[in-house]
Amino acid sequence: MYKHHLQCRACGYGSPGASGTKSPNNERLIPVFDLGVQPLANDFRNETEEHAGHAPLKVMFCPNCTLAQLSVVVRPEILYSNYSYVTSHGKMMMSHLELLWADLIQEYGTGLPSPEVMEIGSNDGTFLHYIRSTGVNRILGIEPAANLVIQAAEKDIPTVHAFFDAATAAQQDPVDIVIARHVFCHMDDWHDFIKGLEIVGHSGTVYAIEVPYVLDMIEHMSFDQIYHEHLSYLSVMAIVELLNPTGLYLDRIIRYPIHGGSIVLVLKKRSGSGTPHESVFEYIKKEEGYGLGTWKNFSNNSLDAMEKLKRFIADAVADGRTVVGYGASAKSTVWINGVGLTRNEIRWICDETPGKQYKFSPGTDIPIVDPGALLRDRPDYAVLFAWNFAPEIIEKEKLYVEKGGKFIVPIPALTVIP
Ligand code: JHZ
Ligand code: ZN
Repeated sequence: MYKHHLQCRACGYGSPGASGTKSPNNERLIPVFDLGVQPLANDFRNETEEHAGHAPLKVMFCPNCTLAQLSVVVRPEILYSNYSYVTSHGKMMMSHLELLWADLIQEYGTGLPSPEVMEIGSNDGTFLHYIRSTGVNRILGIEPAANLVIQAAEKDIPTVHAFFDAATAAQQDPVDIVIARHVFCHMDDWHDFIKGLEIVGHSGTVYAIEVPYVLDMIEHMSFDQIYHEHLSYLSVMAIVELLNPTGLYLDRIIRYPIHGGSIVLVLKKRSGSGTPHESVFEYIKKEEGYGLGTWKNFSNNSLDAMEKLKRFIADAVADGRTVVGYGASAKSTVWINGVGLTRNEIRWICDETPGKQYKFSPGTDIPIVDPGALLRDRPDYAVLFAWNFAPEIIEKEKLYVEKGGKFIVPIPALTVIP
């Protein structure tokens, strides 16, 4: 199900492992955060289906390039062949996609002919569908999940059913804009991925790689983004180190609030004419002082945050109150298994995604139900496990709040709304 990961995927630091010769100074990645053994965050199953299993969830830090990375790699076919996360069609996500597209068109050069666009990890085709609605007709998705490829086909979005790597890239024609949202940190072999990017581009191609930014994750106390899909927690120093020996360079960094703080790494070919934008240097400066100490504090604070939620729920249940979850996000799995919550504490979690409903939260007996349950059952508290969409969800569920329901936002500090 998984293999050990011993060498930094950005800079190569670390011992080659049990089967190889020892590196001269016995260099090893340093463990900085341990969440024990956990189920896979998106492994939603009903009672007739088998779960994939559990794997260690431990973060290792590279003292050479500052890349934080998991100690194991779960086989990608297990994680992504059938994928339950579907891109939100809500207001916050759609306005993010619109803004991102406007910025990319600007980067590509307004006035140039309509670009040819490839999206890696195109999910159900939501973004490409939007891009096509702006008049851009040459679009192509690359997506490994069979269920999502079918959903994209229903929207008439041309999609190659494959993982993106150099071999897949070699079968495509070069494109002008390549987008990869929240897939780069899910990849184990970055060298092969970068080779693939080089293959699908020409000297003027703009690459947009959207990732969660490690310092935003730490600042927002969002340890719930640590799960088996997220193999790396990216710093700008690590990406610069990775790109050094390649034909691509980091041209610009654009920050967006989506998913609790994400950055888009705009990459370009060295064979083009550009030089890095000042944002790259600003980020590198921001990372001075980022290191083992940062992770030690983050790890301690995260354990505190889990303890706080545990105590809040235990007290509420002891007082005869009912508690549920809102949003069966991958993040919810981290909370539930990290804290050790069961159906005794969280009665159900509601989620709008049909593919998650009437299944169990991974690793537990907590059922996933439709959001209508909030008004049907009127629980006292709903823990907002999709805290990144808080304004949208609280607005959508204002009737629940008017009738006395309360949302619990677990991070950056536990807050009860209203
Ligand atoms: P959401 C996913 O993480 C998985 P998750 C992935 N690994 C990744 O990297 C990040 O995204 C970026 C539901 N919902 O988007 C939908 C409602 O029910 O925070 C989702 O199941 N009603 C690719 O899973 C969940 O909440 C609503 O109104 O942590 C949110 O999950 C809205 C807005 C969402 O990502
Ligand atoms: Zn490294």
